[in-house]
Amino acid sequence: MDYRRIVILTGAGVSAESGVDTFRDKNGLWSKIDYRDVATPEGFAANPALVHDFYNMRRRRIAELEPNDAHRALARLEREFSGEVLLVTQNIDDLHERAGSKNLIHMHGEHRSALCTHCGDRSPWEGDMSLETPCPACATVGHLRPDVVWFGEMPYQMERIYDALRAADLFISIGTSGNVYPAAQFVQEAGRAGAHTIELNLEPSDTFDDFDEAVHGPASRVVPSYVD
Ligand code: BJW
Repeated sequence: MDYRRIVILTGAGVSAESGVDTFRDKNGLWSKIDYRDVATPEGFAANPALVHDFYNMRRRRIAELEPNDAHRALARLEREFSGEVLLVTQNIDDLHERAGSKNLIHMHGEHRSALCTHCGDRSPWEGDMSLETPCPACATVGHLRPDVVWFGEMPYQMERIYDALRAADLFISIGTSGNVYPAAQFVQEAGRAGAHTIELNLEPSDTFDDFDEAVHGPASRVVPSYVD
């Protein structure tokens, strides 16, 4: 590859073939449960037990799943590429790191992390969580929540991401519907800065027109064939 600095954005589609639910597909999570109830600060304030149940269920499910060929191809790219590769994922699962990716930002948080709204601590987390769980750092009870970014909240490490997008010469978007901001604007940001932009997705996303190039098909097939 004739590039020096690559930024890759992944979404739920990269983990779909591992068995992780997507959000907006026909049988996606948001067809089964109202996102306002489980993925907003207001939903958590109204019914914390429902929100904890939702994330406990997903945390247990993801623990049983394995990375697929798309995760593995991206880890291989990072290992073997002579330039810089930054992987920015919207996914809260840990399949990229289990496949071997290291230079990775979880912009929407991680299911294996707990956030204390009292002391601000972010701690590694295994197992279930409830309102009765004490914070591992300050030991207060009633303040622990999943360390994930809900609607209306600021995604993590935005400054580092925008710096990398502005310096990138290649931007690859994989398995994301282009529905959720600010991630949906990354293609424009990288394109304005001169990067070549490519979409790898099952079908054309909502931001398809913004890309220079696109390959459509399942991630486990199109990602390895693009990377290798
Ligand atoms: C396959 C496949 C296979 C299937 N192979 N592909 C305008 C500007 C800025 C903000 C806003 C704005 N308008 C509205 C907003 C606010 C809001 C927003 O975007 N709302 C929209 C719905 C309109 N955004 C926010 O509130 C964000 N915060 C924010 O904006 O802060 C202010 C700010 C401004 C400017 C700069 C910086 C900050 C926060 C958004 C938080 C999103 N949270 C969630 C939940 C996280 C925790 C959890 O997982 O439970 O994140 S919602 C959900 O959507 C989750 C995902 O990460 C995210 C994106 O979904 P994704 O990954 O794209 O999945 P799907 O299901 O939508 O798509 C899957 C795709 O894969 C499909 O295309 C399939 O075809 C494909 N696929 N199988 C390849 N095998």
